[in-house]
Amino acid sequence: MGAADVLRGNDIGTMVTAAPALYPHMWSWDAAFISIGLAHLDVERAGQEIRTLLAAQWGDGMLPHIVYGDRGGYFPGPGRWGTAELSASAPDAPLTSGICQPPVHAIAVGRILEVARRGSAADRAAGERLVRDSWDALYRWHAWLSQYRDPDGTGLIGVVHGWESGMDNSPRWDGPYSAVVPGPDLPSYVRLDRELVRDGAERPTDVEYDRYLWLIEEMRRASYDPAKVYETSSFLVADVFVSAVFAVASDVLADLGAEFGAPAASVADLRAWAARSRAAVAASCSPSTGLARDFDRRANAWVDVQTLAGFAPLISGGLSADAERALLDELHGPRWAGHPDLVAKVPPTVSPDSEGFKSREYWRGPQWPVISWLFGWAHARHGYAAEAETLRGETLKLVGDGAFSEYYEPVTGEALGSRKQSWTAAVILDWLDR
Ligand code: 9WN
Repeated sequence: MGAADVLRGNDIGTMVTAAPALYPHMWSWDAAFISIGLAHLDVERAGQEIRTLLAAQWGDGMLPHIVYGDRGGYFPGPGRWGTAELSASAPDAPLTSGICQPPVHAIAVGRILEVARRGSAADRAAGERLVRDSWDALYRWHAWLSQYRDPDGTGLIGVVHGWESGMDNSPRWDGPYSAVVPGPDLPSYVRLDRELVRDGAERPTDVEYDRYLWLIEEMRRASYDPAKVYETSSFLVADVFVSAVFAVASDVLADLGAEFGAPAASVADLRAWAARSRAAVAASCSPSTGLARDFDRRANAWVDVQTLAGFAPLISGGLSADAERALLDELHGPRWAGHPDLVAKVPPTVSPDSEGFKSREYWRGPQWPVISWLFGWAHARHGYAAEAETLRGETLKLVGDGAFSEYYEPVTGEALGSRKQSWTAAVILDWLDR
């Protein structure tokens, strides 16, 4: 009931905001997870959430990372991005940001369909209509990622901003960000997030924010032309986690397409993209640690920083049986989710044994329930039912305080960041109703 109240309370009509105060708009990958939670309350409303996001799709196929509602309250807002004025592809309405986020959307549509098929005839019809209505747009979104973020066909999808990874200030990005040097002409700005999250240790630093804003300046100067952005952004990293999500979401979308009569050539594209990205994620694994690695395309070097993203092959598959087992054991073992200091056996974003571990700081240590859900979903898909069940049970323990926080301090279990975070409530609803 608490989780349902969070989603209903954050619902402003056609969108459930990512959080009531800190994020009062729609975020792309949040919306996908939120729609999964909504499916347990009202399948039609779940479909609406996906439709609202797709209505903001750019002409070239990109799904933007923020769709702005009509309230302000978040920086950077639409004025700072200037997408409608600068880009021919961006919609005039609704206003959006100019970057994207991990492509979890097809996973959400697939899950909504599963939930809908267990419901009434009307639910089932609503779920199937959603697949039919959203398939082409989702195909175009995947095609955009393949064409513009992997123009050389490597299988690894590039991100041009840490925000695109969804894991904004992960230590994975420290190296690539060190080459992002804000110019003296960076327009001034005032952060709003620090008004709402008073403890500075829980949010990215001001130095990080200057870099985030500088990358937006660079994109504005390229008029958000995706080929130009790929060429000119001072941050360009092939992201294993995004690539793994892309692979498995392409599989899901291909399966839905095959069932619902999508063009065979488009289904074949998705299967080829999935196979290529799955192989590339598997091939990125470090010979010494077994963890998958991002590739910094500007520095032309592997990023050898160990974070939760290194377990990306458990999302996309494609490892040998032995390597997969070893990676699974590592994730649930004493360096990660099974670390003896943790209150719940849920993977932290950085291992407490790593030098870079910061127990309160955003993507540098805390546990994120939504990420645990994604690993749990992937475990179940790949036949690791016991491990999926552990993630479910342990995350439910973690969020038992009812705060539905954005993230949690792993050693004490303290709720951090935003409260009433929609995607946290959404994944809990999905986990409670199986
Ligand atoms: C920037 C909304 C979003 C999530 C991201 C998370 C955080 C935004 C911010 O909040 O990012 O996009 O202001 O920090 O890192 O994953 O989608 O919940």
